Amino acid sequence: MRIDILTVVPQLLESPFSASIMQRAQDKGHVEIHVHNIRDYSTNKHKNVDDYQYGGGAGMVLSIEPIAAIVEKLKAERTYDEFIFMTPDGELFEQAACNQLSLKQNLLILCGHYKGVDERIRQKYITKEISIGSYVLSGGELAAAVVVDAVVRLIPGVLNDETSALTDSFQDNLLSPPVYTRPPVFDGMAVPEVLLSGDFAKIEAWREEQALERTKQRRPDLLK
Ligand code: 6GU
Repeated sequence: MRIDILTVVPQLLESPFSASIMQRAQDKGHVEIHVHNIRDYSTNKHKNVDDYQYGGGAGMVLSIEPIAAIVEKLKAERTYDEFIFMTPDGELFEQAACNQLSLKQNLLILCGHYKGVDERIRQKYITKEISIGSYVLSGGELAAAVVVDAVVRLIPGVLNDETSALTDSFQDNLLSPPVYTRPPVFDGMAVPEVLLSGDFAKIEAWREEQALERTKQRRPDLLK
């Protein structure tokens, strides 16, 4: 997979992909992530990327031209399966969309900033608009990092244990059961005995029951 991300704050997208599973996925050749600074495509002598909004009102709007310039360049180089705009008024990001995106070859992601982006960019280019939750972030960058992380870990071969993405919370609409490691007793709290029993059928049944219980308690909406 190849992912191109367009932003006016590329620094925000450095560390999320430079460690752990995301770095390993790139090292192993499962994904290429390219972050582009929209400002590099400004033809204006002050390198401006935003402007006042028509009609007045507080907040700047990302201009069409620099974004169109980089989009046209990238689209001439390859075909993108989706061009995603990160915005609080997008579709709420859930595991199902995440699974679908993990099957794509080329993704292009535009991070919103300031008051947003000129509506005509959305009309002309964008194929999918994503929000990661009902709250407002300063920009789309952290949300883009969330989406990329959630998608890339699903690419076959990225996780060591091939089954572990399938047993994630949400893949079966259930939250994960509790997990334990050593020591067997901490501050008087013992690890559930079944986990020490060596009886894998019993352990699996216990995990399913715990997952169901946790989901009923915390996210009953998932069970509907
Ligand atoms: Cl994608 N962008 C911004 N700026 N805020 C958000 C968001 C995205 N998703 C939730 N809040």
